[in-house]
Amino acid sequence: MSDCLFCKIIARQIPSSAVYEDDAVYAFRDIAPMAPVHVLIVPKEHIASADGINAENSASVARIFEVIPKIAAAEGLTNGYRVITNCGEDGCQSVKHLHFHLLGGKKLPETMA
Ligand code: DGP
Repeated sequence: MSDCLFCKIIARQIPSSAVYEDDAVYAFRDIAPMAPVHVLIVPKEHIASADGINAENSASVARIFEVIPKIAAAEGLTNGYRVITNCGEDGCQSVKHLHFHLLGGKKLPETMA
């Protein structure tokens, strides 16, 4: 999508700090990290949010979850980590391109809401 921030990042129209890339997935460092390791993992195809996952596009989501352990290992997250996705208004999703936050490198707070 031409007006999507993360599509522009994937297309290298906007710079980012790359962590991982393959034909279906791009991962890059969050611009405002909330933990020592804060990586955003996105499908290259535009999916607006978790609410837009369906039988036609779920393969790229499955790929994301295949690569998360590889990224976590490469980032040294040997003691665990958190993966979250914010969806829609109540989920406080600010960028409307599906993305998973990989957070770690410290003991994270237990509370989620
Ligand atoms: P969410 O609130 O779940 O939609 O998370 C969006 C995240 O995207 C947020 O943690 C900050 C990050 N972000 C926003 N703009 C940019 C950007 O231009 N570059 C990078 N690397 N991250 C961004």
